[in-house]
Amino acid sequence: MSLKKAYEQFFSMGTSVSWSNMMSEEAKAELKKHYSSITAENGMKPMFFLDEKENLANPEKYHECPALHFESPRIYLDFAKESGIPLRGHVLVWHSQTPMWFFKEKYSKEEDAPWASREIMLTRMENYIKGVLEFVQTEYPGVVYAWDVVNEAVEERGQQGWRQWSGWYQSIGEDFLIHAYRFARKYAAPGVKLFYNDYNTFDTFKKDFIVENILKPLIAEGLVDGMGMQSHLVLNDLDLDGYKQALYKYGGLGLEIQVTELDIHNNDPSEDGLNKLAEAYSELFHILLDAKKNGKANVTNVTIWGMKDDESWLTDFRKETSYSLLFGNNYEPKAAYQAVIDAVK
Ligand code: 9MR
Repeated sequence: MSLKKAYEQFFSMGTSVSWSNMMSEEAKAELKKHYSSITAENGMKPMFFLDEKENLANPEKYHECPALHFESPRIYLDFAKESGIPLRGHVLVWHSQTPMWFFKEKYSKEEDAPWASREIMLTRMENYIKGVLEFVQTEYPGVVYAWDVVNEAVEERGQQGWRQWSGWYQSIGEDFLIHAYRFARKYAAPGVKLFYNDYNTFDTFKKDFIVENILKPLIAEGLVDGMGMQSHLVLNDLDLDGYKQALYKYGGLGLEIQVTELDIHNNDPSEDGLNKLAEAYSELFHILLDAKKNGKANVTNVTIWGMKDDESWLTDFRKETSYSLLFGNNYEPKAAYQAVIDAVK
C-alpha cells in the first residue's frame, strides 16, 4: 500500500524533497510510489532565486527589479513535471533564507547599511513575485498548484504580535503582508492556491492573532485560499486537543487546510519509542480524517517534512538524533508508517 493511494479519497500526501533526493534514483522511485505532492525543502526559497552576483555587481540597474536565476528551482520543477507529481511552492515572502542585502539600499552588504525605502521594497516585492510566478507558469504550466505566499510573519509567542525584526516588517511595515498577497493574486495563474503558512499555529495567542490580523483581512479581499499548519510537533510535548481546536478554527473560516511540514520529534529509537511515535501519528491522522469527514476542516494535503529519518532537519535543530518520520534510513517503513496507513482503513 502506498501513502498516496491510501489517502486518495481524502487528501494528497506529500513530502519535502532536498537537492540530494533529486540526485538519487532511489529517492525518486520512493517519491513516485508514495507521494501525490512535493515541496522543495529549501531550493525554491528567495535565496535560491535571487542572483546575488548579478544584483551586487549592478545595484543601480536592479534596484527596483532584482535579477533572478533559476538553476536550483529547476531541479524540483523538472522532476515534478516529468513525474506528474504536483508541487507546493515554498516560499515567496519570508524573513529567513532571504539575503539581508535584498532589503538594503543599493543591495549593500555593510552591516549597518540602511533599509531600502518602503516604496522601493514594495516595488522589489512585486517584481520578485512577478518574476518567480511568471517563470514557473511559463516554463512549467500547471506544475505548481499552491504557494506559501508569506511564511512565519508572527512572533514566537503570538501575544507579541508581528515578527518585527523581519526585513520585510522593518522596511515596509506590517502591511507588507497584505501587499504580498495582492501581488501574488495579481500574477498567479487561475486556480493556483495562495496559503499563509506558520509553525505552532495551535498556540492559543498565535492562532487568534493569525485569524484576526492575517486571515480575516485577507479573506475580506479574496486574497487567500488556504491556511498552512506546518506542524513541527514534539512527541514528549503533544497537545493534540489544542491542535484539533486550531484545525477546526481555521477550517471554520472556509479555507483549505494543508498540513505543510509535518514531523514529530522523537529521540528514542527503541521499539517502545517508535511505537509511541506511531500512536501519535495515528491520533493525528484520525483527527485530520475526522475533520475532513465531518466538514470541520477541508484538509486538502498533508506533507511530511522529510523522506527518511537521517535526512530530517530536526537532528541538527534539536542537537540530538531525531527519529521523527515515517521511514527509516533505508526507506524501511516504520511503525509510524503502518499507523498512518491503518488510520485510514
Ligand atoms: O528544513 C529546512 C532546513 O533544511 C533549513 O536549514 C531551514 C532554514 O531555515 O529551513 C528548514 O525548513 C523550514 C521551512 O522552510 C519553514 N518552516 C520551518 C522549517 C524547519 O526549520
